[in-house]
Amino acid sequence: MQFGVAPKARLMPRSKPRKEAMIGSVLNRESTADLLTSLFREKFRTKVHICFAPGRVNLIGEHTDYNDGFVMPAAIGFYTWVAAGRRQDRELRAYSGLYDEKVTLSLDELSGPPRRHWSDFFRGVAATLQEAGHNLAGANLVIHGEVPVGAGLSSSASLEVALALALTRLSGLALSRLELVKLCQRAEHEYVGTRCGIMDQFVASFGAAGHALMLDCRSLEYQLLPVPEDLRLVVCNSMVRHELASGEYNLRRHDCETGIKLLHAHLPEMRALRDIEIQDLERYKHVLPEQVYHRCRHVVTENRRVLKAASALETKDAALFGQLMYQSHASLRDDYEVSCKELDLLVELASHEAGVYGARMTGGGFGGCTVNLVRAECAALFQAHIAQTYRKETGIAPAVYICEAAQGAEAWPHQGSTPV
Ligand code: GAF
Repeated sequence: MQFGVAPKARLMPRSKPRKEAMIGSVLNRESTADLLTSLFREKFRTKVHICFAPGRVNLIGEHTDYNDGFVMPAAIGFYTWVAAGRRQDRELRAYSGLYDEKVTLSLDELSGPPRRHWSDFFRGVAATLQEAGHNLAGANLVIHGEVPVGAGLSSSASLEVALALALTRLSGLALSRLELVKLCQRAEHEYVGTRCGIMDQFVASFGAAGHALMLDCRSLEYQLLPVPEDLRLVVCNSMVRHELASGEYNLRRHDCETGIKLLHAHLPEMRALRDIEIQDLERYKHVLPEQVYHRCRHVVTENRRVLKAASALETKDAALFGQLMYQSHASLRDDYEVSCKELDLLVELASHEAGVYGARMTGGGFGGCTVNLVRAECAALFQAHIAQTYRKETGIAPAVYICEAAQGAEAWPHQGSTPV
């Protein structure tokens, strides 16, 4: 992966500028793991386990996961790292480099509603694991995040999955990856307050280098589809963060649930929006409030686009894939209303650039990033040019990352190799 702009996450408090500067600029996982190990030992002096999980970009299939539909994300080479060491008591002590803050929690007092603090993630993951009957050991944790926060690249799921992996390994628990993914999703629902689907946690865990992951969110069967080597996934960060995003997200989900309830009276076989065709929706349009109809139309048409996009990827038809991306963006903008003017502008600007097959907003929306399918040899020029034109139009300097699909969560192989 090449970084257009180095991620801003800091690992160390301000009093240790040298190592802090080094870790902010490392470009390979080996060095990050070594630095994290030595920093962990400075703080805690115990044997360390290191786990990491990636962020993601969604190529197509937005807001379909919680409608039992299809999605096609890819993991990207920005990771959240968790260094963990076992404690003899029942405490969890975590230090976040990003927030330069330490939090201590008791494993026996994890319950409670979202507190709107980063510690909700590790409180939630630990609580959910324990509620599912997995007894955790006390732990010291150092968290280092490379995934840009609030950019729609799923920093939350990468943190949850990395934490869950670290806490379970440390406690000697053997959970299946799928169980771990589902528990992380539940942690986000109950302890963070976003009723997310399963896409982000799933790809953070099951993503594979060089591949997009086509997931059926009902059966949870997935297929790894190679991304042709002559293509790049270029991610443009609009640098716009929408503070109300999780409230709006839950509202969209609620609209879909209203649609299902009303349509179900006429289509009793239907369990989710995944089960109907556009003709069914048009036929019963009159039973739906206008806004609910538009939300449903997005989901129904988006599911069809994902299926077509999977075939297009298999036949290496980048032009068709790109057209489906533009259509997806228009539907998210007009029917689902989760785009914003900066994302629309980035898509519009991309459509005039050489070597671009398609562009769309990616992730939950209301700000964040676009994903662009670009011919490899045009990617660097695209990166420079779109940054320039977006800045000229908005006064905002975007971050533009040229990505390749990356590996999902892993435990660092050399963990504990030199125990203290
Ligand atoms: C967020 C959610 F976490 C995902 O589950 C998904 O719904 C996505 O928004 C929209 O496609 O990333």
